[in-house]
Amino acid sequence: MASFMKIFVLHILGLLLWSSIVAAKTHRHTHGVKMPRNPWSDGPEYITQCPIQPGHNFTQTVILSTEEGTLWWHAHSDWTRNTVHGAIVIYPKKGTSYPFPKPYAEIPVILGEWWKSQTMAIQEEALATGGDPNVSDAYTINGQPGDLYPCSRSDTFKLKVKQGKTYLLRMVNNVLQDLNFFAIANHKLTVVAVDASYVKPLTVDYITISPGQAMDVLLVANQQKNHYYMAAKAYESVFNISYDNTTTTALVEYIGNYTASSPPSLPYLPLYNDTSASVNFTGRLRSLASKRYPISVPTNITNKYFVTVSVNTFPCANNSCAGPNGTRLSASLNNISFQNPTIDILQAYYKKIGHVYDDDFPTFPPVLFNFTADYQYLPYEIPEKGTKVGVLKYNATVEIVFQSTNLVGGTDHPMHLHGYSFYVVGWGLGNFDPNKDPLKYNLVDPPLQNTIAVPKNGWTAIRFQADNPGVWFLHCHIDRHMTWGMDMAFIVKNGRGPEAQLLPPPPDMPPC
Ligand SMILES: [Cu+2]
Repeated sequence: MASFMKIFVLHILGLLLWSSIVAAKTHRHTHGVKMPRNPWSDGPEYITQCPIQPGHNFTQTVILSTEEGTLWWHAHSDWTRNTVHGAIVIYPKKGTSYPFPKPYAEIPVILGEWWKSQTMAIQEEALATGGDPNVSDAYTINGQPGDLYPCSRSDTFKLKVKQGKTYLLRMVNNVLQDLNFFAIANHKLTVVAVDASYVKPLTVDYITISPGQAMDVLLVANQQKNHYYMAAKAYESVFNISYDNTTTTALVEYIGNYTASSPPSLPYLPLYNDTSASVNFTGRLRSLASKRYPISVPTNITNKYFVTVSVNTFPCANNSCAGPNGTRLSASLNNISFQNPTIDILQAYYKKIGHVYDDDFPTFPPVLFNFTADYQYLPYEIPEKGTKVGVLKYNATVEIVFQSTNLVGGTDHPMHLHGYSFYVVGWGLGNFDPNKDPLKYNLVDPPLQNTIAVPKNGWTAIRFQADNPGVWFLHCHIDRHMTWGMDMAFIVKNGRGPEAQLLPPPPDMPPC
């Protein structure tokens, strides 16, 4: 793999970031870059490094291997993700080209979420009260909320297109708290890659894109010369929760002389809680699985995990917290609500420092119940606190079935694994059936992703081969869930031979 690697280096200045955010610390994560053998530059705080303090810097070495398409980078300290972030575009290797006709132009389209106050203040308030965070005031497309909000009409992002040409939209979803539906009025979208891995072209009227996902989408400018809205809004499946119900827009403007409709037409977007609309899109993605783009889905599984994904509550003295019935909101994987250690797990593992984490992340939930029933037994809401990792041998073949539960409030959970892409081999609504459901797995052309939304009250099965030694974070990419503890990490041990060894730490790792 090494000979294909491209390496680039990013200097991260804590000082620069400090001027724009409330947090006195940060670090950044190259989302989806597998970073072979180099978790030191992966970024998540207390997993692979300590936060970069203001005024300090840290040089990250980004190693690209099999990625091709769009990925992105973002701050990965608390909710600072909506401050500094951006797209990473990985072109085909020299002498090769896309598995689709070369587009006329390529444009990043980055979805974001915006609050009138500082995001870190929103997080601090939510953690202080124990309740849900305040909903955002806007979603954004390339940094602007668009025409439907009172503030940014003149700055609305405009994509000028030539009639007859094809454009590649390099989409990234950096929204913090919801999944999103996105569409362009009168135009079809053809998805050609997800998370920097090509898929069979899928032509649709709208896409569902979850926090953490990147998608390459072709837009053919084949309509009458006019102005058309592109628009995104929340897909929020929690029952009875307040959410940001606004719609962000940008414009597709055909070049030429004509009188544009005023206002431009808006695209149809599914209802905010339409789970079928979401899974109907997500469940149709398929890898190319061709001679030129082969797949290698593990079939003999050495490590099986069945992981419940839950929102939880902790009791609060005098029922004085702002969560349901005066509780404090929490979240867990297999009933373990992840607690940040005092130093990063990678350092503790590498230097053999004890009492930082436990290596017994459970492969199964502590109790089996009807995970997706409407009414849940209240004591099951309370998780256990822990800093637990799963330990994998080098080249272990791993299957994880995520089971989303209806505790507290069932919803979709975009699960993101660092250090790897994984095959999404199956999904379904309701409870996973270990006898029947694996028979229906797609081992022929499953999509290769680094983030997959586990549907509300449903399950998703993923597989990957643990061929990248290090410490790798696995978490829900909805930031409030991540902060509440919907996280774990894998330690992937070294294998035999120099190519299977964790690299040594760089000299400028930030101290804790
Ligand atoms: Cu979640």
